[in-house]
This record gives sequence, structure tokens and C-alpha cells, in this order.
Amino acid sequence: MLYPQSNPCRQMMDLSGFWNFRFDPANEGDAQQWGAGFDPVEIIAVPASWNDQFEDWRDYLGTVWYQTTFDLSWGWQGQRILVRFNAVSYLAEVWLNGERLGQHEGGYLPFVFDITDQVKDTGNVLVARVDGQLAPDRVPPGNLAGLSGAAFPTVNYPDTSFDFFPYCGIQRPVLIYTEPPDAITDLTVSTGIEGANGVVQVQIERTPGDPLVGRITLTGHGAVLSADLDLAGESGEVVLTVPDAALWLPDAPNLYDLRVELRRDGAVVDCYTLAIGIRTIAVEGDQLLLNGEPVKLLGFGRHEDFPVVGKGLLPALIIKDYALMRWIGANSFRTSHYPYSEQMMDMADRLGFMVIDETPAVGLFFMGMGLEKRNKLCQQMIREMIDRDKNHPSVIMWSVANEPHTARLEAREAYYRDFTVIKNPSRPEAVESFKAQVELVRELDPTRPVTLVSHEGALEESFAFVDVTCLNRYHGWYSFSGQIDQGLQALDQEIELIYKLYPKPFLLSEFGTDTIPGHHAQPPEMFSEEYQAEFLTKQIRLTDAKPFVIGQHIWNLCDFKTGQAVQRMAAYNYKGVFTRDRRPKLAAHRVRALWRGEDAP
Ligand code: GCB
Repeated sequence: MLYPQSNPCRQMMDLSGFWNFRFDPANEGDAQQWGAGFDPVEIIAVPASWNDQFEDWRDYLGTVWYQTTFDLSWGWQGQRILVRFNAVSYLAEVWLNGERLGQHEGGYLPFVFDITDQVKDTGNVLVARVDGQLAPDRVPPGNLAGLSGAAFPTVNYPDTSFDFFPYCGIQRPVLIYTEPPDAITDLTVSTGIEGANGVVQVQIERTPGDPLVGRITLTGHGAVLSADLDLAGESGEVVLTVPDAALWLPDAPNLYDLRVELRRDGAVVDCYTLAIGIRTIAVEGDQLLLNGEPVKLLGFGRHEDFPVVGKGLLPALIIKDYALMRWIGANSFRTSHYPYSEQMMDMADRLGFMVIDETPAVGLFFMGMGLEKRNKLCQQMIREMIDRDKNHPSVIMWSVANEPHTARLEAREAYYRDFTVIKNPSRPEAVESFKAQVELVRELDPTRPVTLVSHEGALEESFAFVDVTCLNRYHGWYSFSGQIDQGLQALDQEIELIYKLYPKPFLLSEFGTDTIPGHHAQPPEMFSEEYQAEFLTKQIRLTDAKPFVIGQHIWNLCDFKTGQAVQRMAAYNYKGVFTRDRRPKLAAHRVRALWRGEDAP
């Protein structure tokens, strides 16, 4: 999937701004045909979650209606015209000028409708009905009513199976854009290294039609390389060899411009420019290799989360978070627990951050209640995520899920007594589901490693399918509460056990403690800044010393909003090393010293 762009052959208009809006708690809109246009009650900013924009609708997760109008600019006639929603949580149904265009399920990935036949030059009315309900058969799931062993283990409101506020609405931009009649419809770039040379393989898809010719040009770092294209069918492939290639890596995120041009009768009919990075990523033995060299992932799990905008795109926050990550010495992060905005991904390419790209499959459970539908949605989301993000050099790994509830209850009892792993500890439905999902990822993208982020530890049988094992673990917090050293011992034991059963590179993908900024204690105790600093220091040192551990991702970069629960003071998760408004806690300074190789006090 190509991000819309404005260039001599294509046009794009961003509909961000103030839209008309209406809450529809009684679900009247369908019967009253609001899809054809409705009388607005409120005005809302797009993009942004709706929850924190109004005075009293924070916890409303039902149906709402959005409406805007637009005119086409001069010169758009004769083109194919499309509308693209970059992300709408959770279920969207869309109308243009009274005609239903279709619907899309899933909150964090883009969808497109061709509106060529419905669009007019002026006075277009675009309406979206958005349903933010939590339900067991949605991904991520919710409203499980305490289903044993499945839900997030606290009683929380709203009833999510995950630990972040279920913000909803049109959270990323909506774009109207053109594609010419003879269009480049997709590009898939994969890169390799041969000696000092880079190898860039480009797969080009085009709209069906008569044979076309074209040209592909790669520029940057002193290189200008071109090749002719002969697109008789719907796709073609070109391989370019880049002498003395400037490789993409965190310390030098070198990018090249790849420009593809289609011609008919000598005239350029479409063009598209994509920023690409030349790099390889692979797992070999216990190591993760970037450009053939072992790399260590230092970084965070994060959230798209900020006051007022909720999960809405906020460009300044993207810049700020990368600045904080740089300052602290991080080189990577995971898009916990859903694919992040395309702007965030572009910036990772430009700034040299390695990204584990995760689907929205957080808190999955495998006890019926819509299992078949959830499995289908997971596969759809994998397809959409890879289609969207496959060309980012920053994406070094795909994650198919965060903390699925896969273990059988009997297995958990024995495991949490003394780390005994009984035979077949996982639910067979879970193993089957992840086997199929990992196979799908490999089929769609054979070039990147795959992982699954688990809290089941050595009980996670699906670790057999992946390249890297990822563990979220809070010994010294939820277990061994208040006892950092005992927690450390348990972590040590568990990591060794996982490695014995699944001898692969291991990432400690979450570890941390809730920390109230300004709360101090000596000796350290839970919730104090000292406790977080000591906990993180010791767990970083422990994992640093293990040769098969490929890194540490602290939970979390910043404090973030959650639902209400007794374990979530003031409805926040306070595990950030920065506050929600991005100020450092004591641990941030400690981690910075550790990650930058200056010994911590
Ligand atoms: C986890 C989850 C994350 C939570 C975190 C916590 O394991 O993956 O979403 O926020 O624990 O703080 O409990």
C-alpha cells in the first residue's frame, strides 16, 4: 500500500480540521439515514479521540457520527479519486453524498474507498458512523465480564482485556487523493548487501491495461542509478546494484529516494517517490544481526497517548518522543499494542530507530466467544500491517500479539508455584492460531524475523514458531512485590528456563514499576522514584550479562491513561520513566547512564 502523495502526477488533500459530530447513544442515526447527512449537534477536531474533547463523554464507547464537506481542487477531473482513513477506532461505516461506500473493522490500520463515481466538483458530504464498543469478538477484545483466565486480571472500567484507555474516533488524518488512470498501485522493496554493494529489489504493481514502459531511479549519497521498466503485465521487477552503498543503521539512518515513473506514448503518466533504506535483518543463532552485525535493542514499549487528543495524531509529540528516546540512549521501541501512525514510522526511518511492529492483537483469549472471528481479524490485521509498513527500513521485526492468554489454567498453577512446565501447557486453539498467523507473516514477508510477546513465560508453546522470544515480566512488582532482589532471582531463573526450552534470541520486552513522580523513599519502596530506578538498574544489568539476550524494552516510555481500576491510581499507568507530559523521573537519568555506558551511581 502506498501512502498518498502530492507530486506532478498525483494530488492529495488532507481533511483534518473541525468536523460536524453527533453522539448517537440511542442508535437513531441508521433509521434516520444520517449517512445522507445529519444536523450537527457538536463540532469535533479530527484527528483526535473523541473521549477527552468534551466535558462529559469520556467513557462513552458507543456509536457516533462524523460529517464534513469538501470541494475538489482544479485539475482533479479525469483521475481516479479515493478517500483514505488512516485509522478509525473501532468500526467505521462511510457514506459519500448519501451513497454507502463500505465499512472497516479494526482501529489502527488504514482503509480506502474509490469515490470516483460518487464525488462531485463541489459540495461533497462525507459521513462516517463510528462504533467504539468493546466486545469479546473484536480485536482487541473487551466486555468479557470477568471471563476467568482471559481478561486483564484486574476489574477495570471500561472492561477492556488490555491496559490502556480504549480511546476511539477518527484518530488519524482522512485524505482525499488521486491516482491516474495508469497508476503505480504498489511497490515492494527488499534490500540486500553484497560486499560493499547494496542490492535493491523493487516489485512494481500497476493498474491492469495495455503494456507500459517506465523508469526507476535511485538517488542519494552520491549515487544516481536508473533502469528501464517494461510493464507488460500487472507487475514487474527491477534489481539495482548500488556501489559502495550507504547502509541504513541507527547511527547513520541513510535513506535513498526511489522514484518510479510510468510512461505512455513518451509522456509520464504516473510517478511515485519512496524513501528507502538499504539494510539486512536476520536472526542467526542467539543473535539479531543488522547488516550482518549483532545489535542490541535498547528502548521501550510506548503508547500513542496524550492529554486531550487521546490517541490522536500529534506531530509535535512524535518529535518530542524521539528526542526523549535519543536523550536516554534508546535505539528501538515496540509499537505496543497496535501499529502506530505512518508519520511515526517515517520518522523512525529518518531518525534511525529499530521498530518491532505489533498488530492490534493485545489481550487475546482462546475460549470461544467469537474465537473464529478474532482469528480472522488477526489475519486481516497482519495483512494490513505488512501491506502498510513493509517498505520501512526501521521495521526489523513483526510481532503478532501482546500477552495472549494461551496457557491452560492447570499449567499456570504449577508454573507459578516453582516454574514447573507441565506437558502441553498451551491451549491447542492458541497454538493452532499462532502457527497459522506466523506462517502468514512469513508468506507475506520472508525478509524479517517474527516474534510473539508473551506473559506466559516458558509455558508459551507458540515460542516454537517464532524467531525471537519476547517476555513481559514484572518480578519485583506484581510478583515479589517490594522485593527487588528476590524478583531479580526469579527473572534470572525464568529467562534461563525459556532459553533452555527455546534456544533463540531473547528480548525482555516489558519490565517496570509504577512510580509516582515526586514520591521518594529510602530504602526504596514501591511507587517511589528510588524503587523504579533500582529495579530498572538491576534488571538491565542482569539481562546485559546474558549473551542470548538481545535487549531490554522498559515498560513504559511515559505514563499513560488507562481505564479505572484499583491497581491504576487516578486511572493512569505510572510505569513511565517520563511523566505523561514528558518530564523525566529519577530512573530516566539512571537508565541514560546505563545505556550510554556511563556507570550509574
Ligand atoms: C503488561 C502489558 C501492558 C501493561 C503492563 C502493566 O504486561 O503488556 O499492556 O500496561 O503489563 O503495566 O501491567
